Amino acid sequence: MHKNQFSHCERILVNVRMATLDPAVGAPYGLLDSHILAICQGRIAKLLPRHEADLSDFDGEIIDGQGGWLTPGLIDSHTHLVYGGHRAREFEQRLLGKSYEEISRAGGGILSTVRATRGLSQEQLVVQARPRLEALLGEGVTTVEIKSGYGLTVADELKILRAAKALVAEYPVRVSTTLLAAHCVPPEFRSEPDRYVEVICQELLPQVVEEHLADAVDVFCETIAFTLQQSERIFAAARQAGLGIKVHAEQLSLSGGAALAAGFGAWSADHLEHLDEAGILALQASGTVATLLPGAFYFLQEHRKPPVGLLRHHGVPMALATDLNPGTSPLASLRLMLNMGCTLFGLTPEEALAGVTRNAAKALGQGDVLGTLHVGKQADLLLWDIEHPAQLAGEFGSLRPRQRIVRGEVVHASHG
Ligand code: DI6
Ligand code: FE
Repeated sequence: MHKNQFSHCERILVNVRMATLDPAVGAPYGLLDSHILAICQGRIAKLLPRHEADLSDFDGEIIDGQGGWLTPGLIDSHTHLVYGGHRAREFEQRLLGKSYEEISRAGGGILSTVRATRGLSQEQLVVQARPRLEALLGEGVTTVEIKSGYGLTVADELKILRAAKALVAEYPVRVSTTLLAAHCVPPEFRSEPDRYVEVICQELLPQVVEEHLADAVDVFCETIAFTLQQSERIFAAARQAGLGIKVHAEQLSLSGGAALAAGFGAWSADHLEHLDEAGILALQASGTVATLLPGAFYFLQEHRKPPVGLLRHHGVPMALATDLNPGTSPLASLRLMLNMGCTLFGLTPEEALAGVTRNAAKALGQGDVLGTLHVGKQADLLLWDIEHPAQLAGEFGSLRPRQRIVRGEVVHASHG
């Protein structure tokens, strides 16, 4: 043992069982027992067997986990949580027999949220989004992705991304922002959607890049939204701009959007209920994450499930996310998605947990720095009073992390 082996460390966690989610550990959940975790400058600096750690002259903080479980912070890698208004009246209409498509054609759907969102200022959007973000944080979310997509003009899409950044700056959480201007063809361009695609690529994207407002670009590639050709133009512009690529694909039909995005090296392809084996092989070849969104499947009472067995068979990493949005998943709970990922889609609790940690990090292009307990990664950690990590997917409503650590700092309850 070396003296001062923790001389630059701020804090050390002891007496915890770790679900590292690191496959290299070679145990279910990446289980490490009888280890300590040291944090230096906000990163995981050491993971050592307890008996190799000499804490006698360590003068930082020692956190006694009292036998609880330590996991990586949870990552919600797909949300649309900045929007105006609500769509509960459409929920009523759907329960009376109207379909999502019928409601959309009658001027409801995404466009009704676009009207509400355009009518709010950046500050008003922050106020409306705050409780949604706080709900996620209280459950242990330490990184959240937020998409634009309810503005559909240059000014309104920029407003949403700025609101997302301003909101998140109030809390101890990391954010990844995504430009989803290609969510729906705006009414102003109904007869010339290609012109709107041009506006996205030539006017909006350069401003987003200039202001560092987005990490990635997403497209809703679907018969009711954007075609493969239009999606391709947007992906090419995104790649040119050095941004990550994500796609909403194969949700309502098989369009080939997932394979197209995979060809551009996409970080993730999301929804995927109608994905076929060719699409799965394309995701496998590019290392693209398949992000499953059980909240939207549940809320729309869909029947067709994503091909989880085949994704598993071909080794495609699967993430789970809330898709938090007013129309198809007004469900601000990532823990609920862990449960639904298992009950509705057939994931194991271990796959579900990997889907909101290790694979969610990859879905944000951050697999090297987030998502597992691994030396060198960022110290975003949760301490849980549980006896087994399967409880995180198997139980709902009564469990909250006892302690949250973000960027190596302990989060106090009053800070979200
Ligand atoms: N797929 C969805 O499920 C949501 N967006 C998308 O591309 C729907 C969003 C909404 O209805 O407001
Ligand atoms: Fe979505």
